[in-house]
Amino acid sequence: MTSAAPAKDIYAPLELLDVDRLLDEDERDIAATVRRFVENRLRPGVADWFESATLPRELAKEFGDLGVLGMHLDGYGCAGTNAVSYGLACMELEAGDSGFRSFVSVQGSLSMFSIYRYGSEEQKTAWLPLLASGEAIGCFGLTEADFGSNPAGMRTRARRVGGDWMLNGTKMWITNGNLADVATVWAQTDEGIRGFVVPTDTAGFSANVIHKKLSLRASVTSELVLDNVRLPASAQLPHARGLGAPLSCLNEARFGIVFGSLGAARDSLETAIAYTRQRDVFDRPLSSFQLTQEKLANMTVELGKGVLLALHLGRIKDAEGVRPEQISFGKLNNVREALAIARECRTLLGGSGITLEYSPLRHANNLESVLTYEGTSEMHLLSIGRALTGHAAFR
Ligand code: TGC
Ligand code: FAD
Repeated sequence: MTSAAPAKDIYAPLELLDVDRLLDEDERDIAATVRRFVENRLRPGVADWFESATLPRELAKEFGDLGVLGMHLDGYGCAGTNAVSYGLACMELEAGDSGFRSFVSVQGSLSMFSIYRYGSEEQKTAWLPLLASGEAIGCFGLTEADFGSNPAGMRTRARRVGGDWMLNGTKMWITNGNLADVATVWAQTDEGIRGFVVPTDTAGFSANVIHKKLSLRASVTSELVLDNVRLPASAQLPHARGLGAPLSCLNEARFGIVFGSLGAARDSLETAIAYTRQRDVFDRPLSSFQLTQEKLANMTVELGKGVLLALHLGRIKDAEGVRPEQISFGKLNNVREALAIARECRTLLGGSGITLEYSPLRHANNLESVLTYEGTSEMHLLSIGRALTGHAAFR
């Protein structure tokens, strides 16, 4: 029997549970590298980017150099890490801001994965190395204004015109839409839903930035308009048939969110702990009051449980693949708890908590989007409900 690690005076929330001992050396190194990048390169700019609602385009290349774009894919310039490492990278990025994790999720798990899993060799060699290095940016157009939770009803249509395809329709809420060089667009055809690789300089393609967002401000969100976009037959993703294809891409991105959301929670909690230790109220540190400690302890327990859940799902994914309802379990719980943690941390900061000087309210605002995108919490409840009862209650 080995003895426990020596006790410390003060623990960081995840240190308390010794979560690191569940990771191997490579996983710890990847997390530490991404954390350093977030601290040195992203954290200094994030409040200004959030306030001005921008995400500098040059970050794409820097994410590419860091090796996080499509990092869990093999070949074509991708790092080929395991799923847990990808999850940990998402957690570190989202500790900076959900906008950074969103960029990486959409690029790696939606744009790149759709081409990697369903594309022709020609499509893969043309796009994946450029997307992995960040020289090109991708987006993923599934949602429409009237068909978000129910993408099966999409109205975007692809028709055959001679040997070509003609696409018409509008996609809504598309991350990276105005930054993208290539869009994966899902459309109805006479043979069912199909996917298309659309270079964004194709005539008839345009993107409009969605302004006045209160959430995910350090991220570009757009409407995509496809007005008689004519594409060669080779633009179709040859192996994607039916709604299951885009939904399988969502599994990849949702997995990243299972981990990522906890980064926002961890950063909020660490910020709140530091603040309450130096803030005096009624002549002593705010951290010394029982009500404060109850909040901090409850949040630490939920954060720790969330990380154990994420790692459990990551290990299953690396071993044999994780089922959609298991990902729903993780996304539902971890985003819900992360949002609750970020909000509770904001209360501990009092008035200071409403400015961009501190991260919790920025994280909470971002997590409102994370709760909605990649399947709303209601969709994930229904997915778990279906797995438990056999009844699909979506419609
Ligand atoms: P349903 O009949 O259940 O399924 C249709 C076909 O798809 C298969 N399938 C899946 N395959 C892989 N993974 C999954 N998670 C799957 N879920 C279903 C299913 O087996 C079936 O295959 P087949 O061969 O029998 O045809 O479809 P439904 O129309 O009843 O819908 C089910 C529902 C509601 C769960 C689905 O539509 C859904 O997930 N809705 C939510 C939509 C959503 O999440 N959209 C996200 C858009 S992308 C985004 O938000 C990016 S955010 C940016 C960022 O990440 O930062
Ligand atoms: P709706 O589907 O209209 O839902 C409204 C409410 O009704 C929700 O609470 C929902 O849970 C509930 N509801 C719906 N159906 C049912 C039901 N059957 N039973 C009970 N309740 C129900 N999409 C992309 O394709 N690509 C992207 O890159 C992308 N990026 C995004 C970025 C941001 C910042 C945001 C906010 C969204 C993004 N989305 C993207 C879209 C996102 O996936 C959708 O917003 C989401 O799927 C919900 O769709 P909706 O907004 O149409 O809401």
